[in-house]
Amino acid sequence: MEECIFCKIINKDLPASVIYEDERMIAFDDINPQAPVHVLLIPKEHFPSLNEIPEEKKDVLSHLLIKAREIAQEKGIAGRGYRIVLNTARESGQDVLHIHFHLLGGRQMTWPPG
Ligand code: DGP
Repeated sequence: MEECIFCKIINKDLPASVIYEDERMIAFDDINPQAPVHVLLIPKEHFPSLNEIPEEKKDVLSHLLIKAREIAQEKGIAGRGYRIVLNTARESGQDVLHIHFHLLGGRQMTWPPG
C-alpha cells in the first residue's frame, strides 16, 4: 500500500523510533504519545483494520499481543498495569487504516474511555 503511512514506516520510507522488528511485525513509539509508554504494534502485511483480518491470518493478532506483553515487561509496566487498544473503523476513532495495537502505560488509566 504505497500511500499507507505505516507501510512507509515498515519500508523505512518514513522514520520511526523502532522498538522491535521481526519478519512479521514492527513496534515503534507513537508520534503523539498519550501516556509515558505509548507503543504501536503493527503487522507487516497490510490489513486496514480488524474487520479485514481473515480467519486464516488470526495468528497475526496473537503474535502482536504476545509481543505487546513482552514490551510491557521490558518497559517495567507489566506489574503496574497497561492498556492495549485496537481502534476499529470510524466510530472508534481509527485514523490510520493499517491495523495497529496501541500499548499504553506508565500512568493511571481512566474508564470509560473517551
Ligand atoms: P488510531 O487513531 O487508532 O488510528 O491511531 C493512530 C496513531 O498513529 C496515533 O496515535 C498517532 C500515530 N501516528 C500517526 N502517524 C504517525 C507517524 O507517522 N509516526 C508514528 N510514529 N505514529 C504515527
